[in-house]
Amino acid sequence: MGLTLTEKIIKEHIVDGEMKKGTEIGLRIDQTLTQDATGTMAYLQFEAMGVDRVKTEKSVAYIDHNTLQSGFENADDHRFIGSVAKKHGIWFSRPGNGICHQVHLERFGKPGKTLIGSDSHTPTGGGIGMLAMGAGGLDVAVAMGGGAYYITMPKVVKINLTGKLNDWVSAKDVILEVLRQLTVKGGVGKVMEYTGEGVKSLSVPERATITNMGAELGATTSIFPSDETTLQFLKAQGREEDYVPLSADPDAVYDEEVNIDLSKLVPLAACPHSPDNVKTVEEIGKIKIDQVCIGSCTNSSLQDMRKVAHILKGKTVHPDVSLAIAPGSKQVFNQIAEDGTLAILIAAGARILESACGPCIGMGQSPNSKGVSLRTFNRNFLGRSGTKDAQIYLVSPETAAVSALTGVFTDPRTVGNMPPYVMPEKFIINDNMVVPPASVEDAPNVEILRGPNIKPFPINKPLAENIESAVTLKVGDNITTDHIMPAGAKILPLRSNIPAISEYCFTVCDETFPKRAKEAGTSIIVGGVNYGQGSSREHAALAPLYLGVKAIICKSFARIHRQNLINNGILPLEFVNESDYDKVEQGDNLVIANIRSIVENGGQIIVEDKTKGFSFEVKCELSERGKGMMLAGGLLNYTKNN
Ligand code: MIC
Ligand code: SF4
Repeated sequence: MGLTLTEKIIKEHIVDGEMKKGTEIGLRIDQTLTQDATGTMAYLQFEAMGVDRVKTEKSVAYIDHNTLQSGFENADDHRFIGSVAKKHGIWFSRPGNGICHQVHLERFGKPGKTLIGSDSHTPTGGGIGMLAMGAGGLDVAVAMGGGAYYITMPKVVKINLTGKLNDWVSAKDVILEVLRQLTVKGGVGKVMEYTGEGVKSLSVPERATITNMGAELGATTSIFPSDETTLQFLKAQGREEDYVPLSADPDAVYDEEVNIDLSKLVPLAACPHSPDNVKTVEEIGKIKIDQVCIGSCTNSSLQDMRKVAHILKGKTVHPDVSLAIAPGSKQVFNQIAEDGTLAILIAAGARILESACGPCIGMGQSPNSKGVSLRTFNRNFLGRSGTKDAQIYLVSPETAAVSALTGVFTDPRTVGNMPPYVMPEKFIINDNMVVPPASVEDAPNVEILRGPNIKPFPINKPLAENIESAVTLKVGDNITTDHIMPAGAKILPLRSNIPAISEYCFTVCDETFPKRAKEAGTSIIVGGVNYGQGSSREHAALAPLYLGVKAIICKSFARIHRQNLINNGILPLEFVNESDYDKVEQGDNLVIANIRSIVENGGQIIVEDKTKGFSFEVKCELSERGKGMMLAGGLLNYTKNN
């Protein structure tokens, strides 16, 4: 029986467990990446592990999220990460060099390798044929130290692409179509593997747009084969030697299949406030818009910038629209500066931003109140833009650019013929903003620069025998990490300071939560399906831990967040009967007896609702390693004990 591409890469990297679907496997990790908003914690955790030098083939620390520097905090974090990187064998991509995923694709990603990153959009690397996964900071720290990365052996979904995209319909519309069909929980436990003749017509950056936003499906990752197109891209990056051809065996067996005829796709948009709330641009109609933002790790390649420039050339942004554009990397920025693309964007009235995440994570460019903003990004969760009542739509660069001119939601197919995009034979290659690590001899002399905002992170205690606690918060379905631990310009600078950042925990849902949780001392949170979807931010576990949260009881969890809870010793419990969710109310006092023994030895977990006078069953499926972590009070304790 043939293997899928996913299985082939897993087979090459498996160090623990067997390739049996649904069971836990440990993978050797070739490359890691971190960004600054999760990186400070990851490196504090790496330091706590006491490993001198990373054991990976390549580890890169990027600065791209917290670049606003409206106080000393961000700059201090940058210096801290830069110094840790230098000391411990990590390459350091300085602020200004670009968004981690875009730069990694251009300069470091290699087909067939495994990559984990402390950012949920790490699957961008799947565009170049890597098995690239988002993970918690602690998982990345462990991988840097040479430890395996554990996942559930995924199901593999074949996404069979046929036909070719029509003019002005683009890769973004492909992934929006997949999201429309499968929803934000459709990818849980699965890898999306793209195959079929339609693959050939997609460039590497287009493939990366698709694998990037595959994160919104809740998927373990997404991957494209490595073919002639990959080779051309690597050649143009001066990295021909990194090429290996890779594809699934012709007789590979997939768990599911989705067929997409590219020629049938039309421009799509994800409507507020979820990436799977997808409609056609035509269907949405000519809504008046206030803002357009083009960029982010999803759509900021040279190809994207050139298409946008073609649309904007010789025209002016609509008087009621503010247009912001952030090229994804220094390479893209440099290239558009040299070839005249940038001049076109500036002349049209675009506000050019630095190569960073920027508005995607609420770092500036928040829309006006009740503003309608069209963004080429990947997430439109409530409040993420920094304006709570804004309406954020996720669209392709083509739809964004055309609409910026008309001032209303506009189908880009009205623009006329699309010029072909010809990838340069050689991109501008200049890695002068990537600082290499110190040599083994020099490393001991590198001083770690720690600013006053960097506070120690909380470490849990071993699991108690019984948990007795009130439900301090009850939330609904699809709660995102942006609900649990919001980002934005005000809060992101506190990423290295858990006591300070926890003051904002869950404030999107309930402003009083941090205060109430602290008063209660211990807490249980009740949630619906797909709890913790979205980002990989470990802060969505660390802040609750700091506030005394002992367990989350919900209908189901998102993958990375569940792992972050286990890594930090917070119990992830799931209702056995979903109807019990309706019976438990905020304020109820719950008792979970003998939980330590049950985690250790197995058995039914019964939760007693003392307030309502009834009991219900929950489950907590853990691997042996997961049990060890839960009992020890998290991964760090577990690693120390072992
Ligand atoms: C995001 O897109 O939500 C982020 C910001 O990149 C996060 C990481 C973070 O919160 O620091 C992610 O995707 O993991
Ligand atoms: Fe940055 Fe946005 Fe991409 Fe997250 S999704 S890595 S915030 S650009």
